[in-house]
Amino acid sequence: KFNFASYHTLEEIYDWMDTLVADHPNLVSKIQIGESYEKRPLYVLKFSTGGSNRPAVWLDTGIHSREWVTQATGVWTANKLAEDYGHDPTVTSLLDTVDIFFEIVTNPDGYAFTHSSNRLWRKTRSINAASSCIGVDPNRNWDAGFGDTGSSSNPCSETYHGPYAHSESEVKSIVDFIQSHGNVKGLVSIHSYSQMLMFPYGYKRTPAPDHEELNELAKKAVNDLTAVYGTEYTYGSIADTIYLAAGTTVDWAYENGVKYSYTFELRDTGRYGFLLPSSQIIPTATETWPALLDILVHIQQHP
Ligand code: 0X9
Ligand code: ZN
Repeated sequence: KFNFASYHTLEEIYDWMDTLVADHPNLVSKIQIGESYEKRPLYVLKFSTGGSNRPAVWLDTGIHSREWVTQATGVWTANKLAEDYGHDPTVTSLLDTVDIFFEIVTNPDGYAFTHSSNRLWRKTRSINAASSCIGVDPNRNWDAGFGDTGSSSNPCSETYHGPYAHSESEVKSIVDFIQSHGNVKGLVSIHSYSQMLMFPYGYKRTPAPDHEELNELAKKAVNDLTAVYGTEYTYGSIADTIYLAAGTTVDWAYENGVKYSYTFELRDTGRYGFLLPSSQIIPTATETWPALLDILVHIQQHP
């Protein structure tokens, strides 16, 4: 039986996805949106109870491969959605009107590399034409302030933005999916660590047109997260809360019609950092759940 309290390899997570689909065939299906640089499939779990092109929310974990608590939280959360449908009234009502698309291992090449060679690998594994350094930061590669302050043009940097926007297949596959879907109303991109809940913008200091609404919802979500175990979170725009970061997922989504664009930085604040002990997986996922649900329900109520 799958152990939600431990970290798993790519193969174990991919096998688990098939089990989840088999156990909930009327709710969950698996779609492939593309393939990684090293030709691994990019899988997305689709939660849908029918309809045609219902308002949708995109969730991703693990775009930075070393942030292992995020893929683990993704697995726990996808299981929670599946198990609670038909039992918990909030989840049931949500999935009766909204579709959820969940990419749990968003950077599979990087994730495989964190298991095989370098536990702290962050970027993709693409080869750079002009450098022996490998990989692009997939959270600087999006076409939103691409190449500006808070990203690097040096291929050896951990924040290398890549040769051009959407150069990374792992990023372009999501762009193409969201654009062709056409009805994605929310996006939550989950990172670690720092205990923050943020929203656009990251590439500029100007407040987003929806800053007040996004901020109020973040405040509520953080409140409900903290209520579980007392874990403290900060919240606000990316630029105000963490630092200027150009070319991020949430800025691209926001500028491309996805009004409710959020990004979490899960536990902790640096004691263990990316090497968060597996004993903290379930507590992290458990406290994040009510915050995520606040965002999902708000999207449901503002389609
Ligand atoms: O630098 C980043 O990409 C994010 N921090 S991380 O340690 N996960 O790498 C912060 C950038 C904006 N925030 C998020 N998109 N979470
Ligand atoms: Zn990250």
